[in-house]
Amino acid sequence: MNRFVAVLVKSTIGIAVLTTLLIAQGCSPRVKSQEAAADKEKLTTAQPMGSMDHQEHETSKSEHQKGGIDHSEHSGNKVTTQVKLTTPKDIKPNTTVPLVINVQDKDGKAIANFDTFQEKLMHLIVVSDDLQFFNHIHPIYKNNGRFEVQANFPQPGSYTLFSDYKPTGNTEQISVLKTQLPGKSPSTPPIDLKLNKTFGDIKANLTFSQPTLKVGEEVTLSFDLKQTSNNQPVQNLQPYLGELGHLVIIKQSSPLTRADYIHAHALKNTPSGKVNFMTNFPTPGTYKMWGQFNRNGRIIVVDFGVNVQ
Ligand SMILES: [Cu+2]
Repeated sequence: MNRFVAVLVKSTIGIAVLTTLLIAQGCSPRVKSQEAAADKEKLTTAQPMGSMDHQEHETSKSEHQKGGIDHSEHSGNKVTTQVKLTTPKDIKPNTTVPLVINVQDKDGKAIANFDTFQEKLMHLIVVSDDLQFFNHIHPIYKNNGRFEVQANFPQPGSYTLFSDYKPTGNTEQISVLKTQLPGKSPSTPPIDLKLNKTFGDIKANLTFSQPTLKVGEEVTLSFDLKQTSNNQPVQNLQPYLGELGHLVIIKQSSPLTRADYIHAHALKNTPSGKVNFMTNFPTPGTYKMWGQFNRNGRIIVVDFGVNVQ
């Protein structure tokens, strides 16, 4: 009898824990222009970009547990973090849902202090696993390792969230989280490799410093932005999160891991309408990139696909 009760209690706990976990599968299209709403929180005091090189994070490819747990390990100042994502149980497409992200040390103890970098305490890049959907949002710190943010997922399917944060006194960390929307995801269109595209009233052209993109070579990616109305360079770009632009690059890959994620920094002093980023592709494949620029307070997102040999 006692044993029966014990078993019952145990299985109840099992169910409770499971509800915070997430399941995974297929995916879906749509590039969404910047989630302005989620970004509306006032910019906190600007901090200069650290000398932090995001590229150092691409070196280790690690397995990720389902259920949104990722273990980040970095050389340098060592803190091993695990990050847990909690979402509502059944997320419906195109519905705003609350996400909770808990950052803990390896023993499960909350990490309490974080440094601001690029004007935020956490940057969260959300992509559909087919790289058709992209969003860049900023979870709000609630204390005790807990971050909260509202998010919106456009279609059924699998999503990967790259969470970028810096525990005080440690190097910047990128943790990979997964979630999934039940239902059948539409078939994935191939990644568009056109280098001339129109986004609303902006014509964007991407050029490279090299004739072809090769693994391990430093390359400058140049975004040329013109107004569709008069074909003149876009004049009024303002800093976005402390820089002329931000570029997230993700390699098409299944499953997506931290090694597939690159955040490139804009170079300074470019002519108007031009924003340059320097980067280095670690492995051959097809990459998708999203450049984000601030035009009079409106964030524009410009995406391209490239092949790297
Ligand atoms: Cu950010």
